[in-house]
Amino acid sequence: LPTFQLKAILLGSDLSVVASAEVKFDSDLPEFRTTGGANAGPNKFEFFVQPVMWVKAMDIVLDRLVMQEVDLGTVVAISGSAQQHGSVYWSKHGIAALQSLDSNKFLHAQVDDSAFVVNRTPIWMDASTSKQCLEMETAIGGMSKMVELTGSKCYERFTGPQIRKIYQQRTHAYEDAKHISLVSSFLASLFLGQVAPIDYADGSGMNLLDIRKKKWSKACLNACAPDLEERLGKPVSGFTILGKVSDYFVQRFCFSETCKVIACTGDNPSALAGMIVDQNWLSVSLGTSDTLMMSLLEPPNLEQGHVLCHPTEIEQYMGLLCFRNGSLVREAMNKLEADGNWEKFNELLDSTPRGNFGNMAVHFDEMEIIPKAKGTLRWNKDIDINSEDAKKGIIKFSSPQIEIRALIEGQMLHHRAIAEDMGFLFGSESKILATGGASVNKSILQVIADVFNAPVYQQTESEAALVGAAYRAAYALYINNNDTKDIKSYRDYILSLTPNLLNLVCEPNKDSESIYVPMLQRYRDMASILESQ
Ligand code: ADP
Ligand code: XUL
Repeated sequence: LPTFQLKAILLGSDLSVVASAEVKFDSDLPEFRTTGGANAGPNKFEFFVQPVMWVKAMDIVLDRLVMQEVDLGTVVAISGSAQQHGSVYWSKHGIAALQSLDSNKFLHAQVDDSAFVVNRTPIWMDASTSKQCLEMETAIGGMSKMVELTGSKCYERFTGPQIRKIYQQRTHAYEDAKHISLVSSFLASLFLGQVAPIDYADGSGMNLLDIRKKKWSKACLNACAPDLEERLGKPVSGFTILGKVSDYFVQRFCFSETCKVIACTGDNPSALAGMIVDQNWLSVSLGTSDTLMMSLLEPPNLEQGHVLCHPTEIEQYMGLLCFRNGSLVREAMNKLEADGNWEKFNELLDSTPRGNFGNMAVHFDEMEIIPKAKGTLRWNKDIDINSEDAKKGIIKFSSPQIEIRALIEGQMLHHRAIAEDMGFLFGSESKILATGGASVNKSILQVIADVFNAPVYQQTESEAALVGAAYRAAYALYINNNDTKDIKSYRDYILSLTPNLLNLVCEPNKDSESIYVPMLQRYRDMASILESQ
């Protein structure tokens, strides 16, 4: 259940996809008037969804599977992946409705508007809670305390600040909310026929969970809203079998009455689960923004970025970094220097040597998230941090070739520097998994291989979050049915059933480390100048 659609896939016991169906919110459910699956709110930075839209989508997606003559009676376990941070506020009536569903009626006719005390429910795109962020951080003793406890400073879209806003602005609704779900635990609740618990990984996107103790932090709860713990329930591991699918689904869609529901999680943790990578891997998603994901043995206390409880390695953590200046900056450069033609762009990029004759650029067209810096800086080989020209750099490089290479190398040096700050250790075993729109571009991937001095792979399966949900369901059943002493790890178990779907696409050149390690320090110097301006 990401932002724009609800999609279901059915996997066979060899974990290959047997059937799938989807519901696109904008086009299949036009009555909710969403754009990209979301509604803009009345005030600046507000975004919401009517939760009934998601319920209706569930009716349709299962109907669509049945119309393809998929036998849902063969399903042994269900889990899900959902957009992170959104919250759902159940009414007393809603919980009762969920527990007594009539299989002759549509789900949305029973879990309707009256099931929720907030009908315009905030989602991750909402950024209207700056005030609540500040209040929560202040109440617990500052931003670094928040980072230390919950893995992230307070972010506007995170659920704690969002809950606090509801509590402050709609106090009666908050008081009437019997239970608060994340979108992922809401999805599990529908299948379960009762309110499902929140899992540790998605719970880490709330500014409420102590990620080391895997318990709600009393200090954060107190800073958020009164009597919150009873509304959230106890968080659980993502491999928890929550119970059997509700009778409603057995009678209406012919699910087996023994079919198990496994805790659902957020889309980013679920994507990490779907990539079946270990801690040597850095996942680099080149989308509208560039996103990095990694496994970490210890949580770093990095002021920006997110550390979540790991979705599949219970003792580990997951690092998540988002960079605003990704594809849009590459696209603008492509337009300016290569007539918007990616082939031409690549020819120019490939025609310059690694290291770009000492020319480097940092392009933060929009205010970057880490570091918090905006602007462009170009240095040629003669400029360094001690030069008179260090701050203003040079206006333009001498050719489109040099401009293009300086942009791509600069972006990847930036990503590598921040990944290192977060605690990713680059070494001989390091590997990169590239995903997202720009990962089709082999010339860009070659720069990544060189800058990170690591081979770059691609996954043939493009919907990592979705398959990740199914893999987690399979593994949860496996650990439940087997003796603990000879249990395989998540990754070993999944790879024993399905071939590894990763393809090697680029390898680093031999001279990469000697070229890019010194450039990494130069990048840091350049970024620190932009940060201080
Ligand atoms: P989103 O983050 O919205 O899911 P995608 O992962 O679909 O985005 O990536 C979209 C981006 O991919 C576009 O902004 C576009 O600039 C970029 N892109 C598409 N094809 C190429 C290419 N051949 N080379 C570089 N970038 C590309
Ligand atoms: C992550 C985030 C988004 C949502 C929606 O922090 O806000 O990626 O999970 O997909």
